[in-house]
Amino acid sequence: MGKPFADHDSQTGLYDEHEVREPRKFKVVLLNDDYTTMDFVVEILMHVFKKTETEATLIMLAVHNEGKGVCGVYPAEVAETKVDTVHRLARSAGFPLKCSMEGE
Ligand code: TYC
Repeated sequence: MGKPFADHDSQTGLYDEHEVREPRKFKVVLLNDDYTTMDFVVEILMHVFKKTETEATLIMLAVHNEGKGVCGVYPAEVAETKVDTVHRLARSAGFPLKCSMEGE
């Protein structure tokens, strides 16, 4: 049987650099459209992305004015789940709101 932690150095107690790096992070980006209400976008930012009402309003206005904006930065699985949640909530409310993820 091999050593349980092949790259663990028992002399120094350290791991190789590649083992201690943080997982890749992804930006979750909200896209503007002409139909989703501003109030709904603020609700999404507060409930899905845990923003305060003030932060949510500023991000929503930035997306409205600039076409897209970053809602947060998360590990891949968390980012994927947030994109899916936004799309599910938007579809069930009848809005075309779009969200995507971008590698950092
Ligand atoms: N542009 C929308 C409106 O005027 C508001 C909006 C903001 C929609 C941000 C989507 O991601 C968005 N009602």
